[in-house]
Amino acid sequence: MTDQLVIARQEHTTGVLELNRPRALNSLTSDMVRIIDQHLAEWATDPQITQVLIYSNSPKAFCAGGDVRLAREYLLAGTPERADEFFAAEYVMNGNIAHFPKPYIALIDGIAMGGGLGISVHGSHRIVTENALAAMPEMAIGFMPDVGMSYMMQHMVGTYGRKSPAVARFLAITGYRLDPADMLYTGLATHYVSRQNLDALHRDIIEYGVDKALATYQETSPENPQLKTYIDDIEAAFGHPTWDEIDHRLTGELRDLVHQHIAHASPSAIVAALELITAAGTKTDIRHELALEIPFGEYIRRQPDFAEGVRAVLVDKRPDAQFQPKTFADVDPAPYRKILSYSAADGN
Ligand code: QUE
Repeated sequence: MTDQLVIARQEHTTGVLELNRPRALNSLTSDMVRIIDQHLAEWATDPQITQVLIYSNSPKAFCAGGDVRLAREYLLAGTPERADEFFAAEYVMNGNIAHFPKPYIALIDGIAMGGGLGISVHGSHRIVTENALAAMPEMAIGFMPDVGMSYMMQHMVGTYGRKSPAVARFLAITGYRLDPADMLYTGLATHYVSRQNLDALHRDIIEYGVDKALATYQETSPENPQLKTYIDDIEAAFGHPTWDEIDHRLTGELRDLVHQHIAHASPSAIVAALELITAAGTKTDIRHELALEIPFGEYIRRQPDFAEGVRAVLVDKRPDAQFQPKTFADVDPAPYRKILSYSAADGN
């Protein structure tokens, strides 16, 4: 084995990226982002390369996100700019994946959260197995739905058949865990393959290309998406842009589900996420939205909820974060709006 955290190699005409940090559920470091982005830059113009395949060698996780534990350590050590450099490089990489000129194929056979969606959803093919699970869980750590997901979640179509800012708000605010059927329904995933065929699919992608491999192994997803049962209520409540408007319209089962999910969330993070999604909705190129995330993230990581949320969820692993302010009524959206409108001034 190698100690490279991402093993990059060429197999036939495929550029292969193997995520190899299983003990941290492949959470991304600066080195991993650099390796991925450098190879994508080479492979984009290399005439020998026809497609890129990214997968994890861990049976548990595709990728759990950015290494936010390390980001908190940089903040506590008084070197927040080291965290800023990581996130800025990550968001540039996300834009490069979105604009990659060849098929970019992610095999998602485990957890994909936050930054893990950022290295898959922007590609052309997101192939899931019954083992896939996706979420944007940042509200629990006082952060934001980053890596371009505030844009993607409201531009994807999926088997639902339409773009939905309401679904984007619902997923970002609740951190709802999508199963494979939910992923296909929303458009996070594009194809379903059963796990027993994954090795054969992988081999055929390299041998015959992604279209031929999928023609052999693609199946229809086995279950009805759970999200579909709530979709009308989600559209009715989360079709509105602010938390007050949303919360007033929540009723019945969906209200219970949402309130359960946000019980340990940062109220500031929820307000910030809704503002970011509104700003992202006005963008026509994901790179313009990713550019907003750089100053927005720099601001949010310097607020106390981020270090406190990461401490509770990832360091102490207890749901005891003391967020401030504690209530939505005490969160002022003005600083978020100011950053988003300043940052929007030089691009659309
Ligand atoms: C929100 C997040 C992350 C998270 C949990 C959240 C995240 C992340 C991880 C994570 C999980 C397991 C690990 C690890 C990191 O969890 O970004 O190193 O072993 O990377 O609620 O954004």
